[in-house]
Amino acid sequence: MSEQPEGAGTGPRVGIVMGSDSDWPTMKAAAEALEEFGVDHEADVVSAHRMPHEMLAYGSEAADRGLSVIVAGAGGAAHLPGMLAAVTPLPVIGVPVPLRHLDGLDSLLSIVQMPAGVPVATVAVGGARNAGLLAVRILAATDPALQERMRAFQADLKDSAQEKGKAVRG
Ligand code: RP5
Repeated sequence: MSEQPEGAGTGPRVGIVMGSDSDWPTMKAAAEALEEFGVDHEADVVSAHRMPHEMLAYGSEAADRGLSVIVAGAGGAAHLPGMLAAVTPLPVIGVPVPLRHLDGLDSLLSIVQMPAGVPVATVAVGGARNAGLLAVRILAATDPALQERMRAFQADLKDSAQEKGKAVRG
């Protein structure tokens, strides 16, 4: 039997973190997506610049605490997702949070341009819902019940798109 991290299967499976509480209005869409699929998760502020030691501890301990995926959002000089990816073996999904200046392009470029060997799966600017859905898909790869729910979700998406098509066709 393969060795499980302590606490695996009992606590949150996804960690949602962000650089500031001002990111939460964007990031809560990731939490809502996980809730729709019944995936246990946690959310916290873990700033790469204002609390670097705590941020590194979060990333270093995440796998041993039983998390399977980290969703990390930040804006501006958005170093949080990349720094977490540097210290955890878990998949990290980066969410570029748009700020008042530069429309989030700065956040996007800060997150997406990772050096070879340290991947961050970057979603669109403000794309926290897709980050949550991607976390579900990652978990679903080894969770048949969750995969079934994802298939049902995709079928609903198709039905709704077709319904909208009918309205366009008249
Ligand atoms: C980043 O700085 C945070 O992720 C946030 O998007 C941005 C601004 O933070 P606040 O000044 O609003 O706390 O690190």
